[in-house]
Amino acid sequence: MQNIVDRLMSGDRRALARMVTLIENEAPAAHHYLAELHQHAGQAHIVGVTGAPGAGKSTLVTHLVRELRRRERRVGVVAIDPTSPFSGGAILGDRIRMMELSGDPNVFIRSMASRGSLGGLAASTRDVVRAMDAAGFNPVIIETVGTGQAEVEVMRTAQTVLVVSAPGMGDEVQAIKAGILEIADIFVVSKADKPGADQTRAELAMLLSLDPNRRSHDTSKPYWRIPVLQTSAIKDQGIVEVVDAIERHHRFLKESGMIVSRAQRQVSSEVQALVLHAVEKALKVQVTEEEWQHLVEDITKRERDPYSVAMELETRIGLNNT
Ligand SMILES: Nc1nc2c(ncn2[C@@H]2O[C@H](COP(=O)(O)OP(=O)(O)O)[C@@H](O)[C@H]2O)c(=O)[nH]1
Ligand SMILES: [Mg+2]
Repeated sequence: MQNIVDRLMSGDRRALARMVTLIENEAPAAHHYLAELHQHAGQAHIVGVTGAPGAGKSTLVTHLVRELRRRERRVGVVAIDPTSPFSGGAILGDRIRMMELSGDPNVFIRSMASRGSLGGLAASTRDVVRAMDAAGFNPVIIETVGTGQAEVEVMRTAQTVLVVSAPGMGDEVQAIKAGILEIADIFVVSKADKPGADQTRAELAMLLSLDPNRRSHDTSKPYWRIPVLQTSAIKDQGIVEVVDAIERHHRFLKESGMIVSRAQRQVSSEVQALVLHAVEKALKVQVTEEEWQHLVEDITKRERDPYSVAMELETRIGLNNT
């Protein structure tokens, strides 16, 4: 029998599904397999879709997938949603289309519950994307719900980030607070069939024009002008333009060399996170909850100091061994 890595790479969907489960369960074997998959990944364009709950992200993703299928792409989707398995509130027509999509062998959709730590979610998303990428899906779309710090963290995995706002929801303000605007490459105003869509678009365009970094850019360098696009799922409008913009941004990243610098930043923070995670785990193994509590009390009572305690623990987990 072939191993899971070979089966996954030869297009076996069950092997890919199994890998995703291993990643989600943080099975120790997952990293072993992912290490092998790493050299085969790196082909996929990773596209993030974020925005407030109800903004129309899942609906948009469904339409994007259909358009990408028309362009004969094999598409992976990772949906991170605590409440619904991908299309909770979607209109009936969309749910039917969604089912259509999941029967397509060239579409792989997986939803993940957003549990675990902030960093943990970003790490497992990155791993799932890596597995889909190695399995030949390109692009891989990540959908996150909400506009908090966890979403920003997850979106750093993406190369192209779409921020979706619906008219009249005041999403822009929330997005600014969470720092989502800073990571946006393309804005999408969804539900353009509703009143207020033009105003929302104007507001976003205005926010962009106020950003000093965007006004005084160095004209000799390649520059990405963030588009503000409108879509209507009901009228099936604007989808082609969004897919065009996604592909144009990918070309921009490649031609400007930014795809490499972004990848390096990603890898750098990934390795750091892995090492920190290992240290945390080692500490939990070495020090019981009870001992930890005692140490904390001793330090608080000034019977011991934080530096020597830290030093002692570092030695116990194998640091300081020079
Ligand atoms: N009128 C209109 N409603 C939409 C459109 N896109 C999504 N919706 C509705 O908005 C609600 C939330 O959509 P959903 O895709 O689940 O949003 P998400 O929470 O951001 O994933 C659902 O009831 C959709 O049917 C659109 O283009 N026009
Ligand atoms: Mg959704």
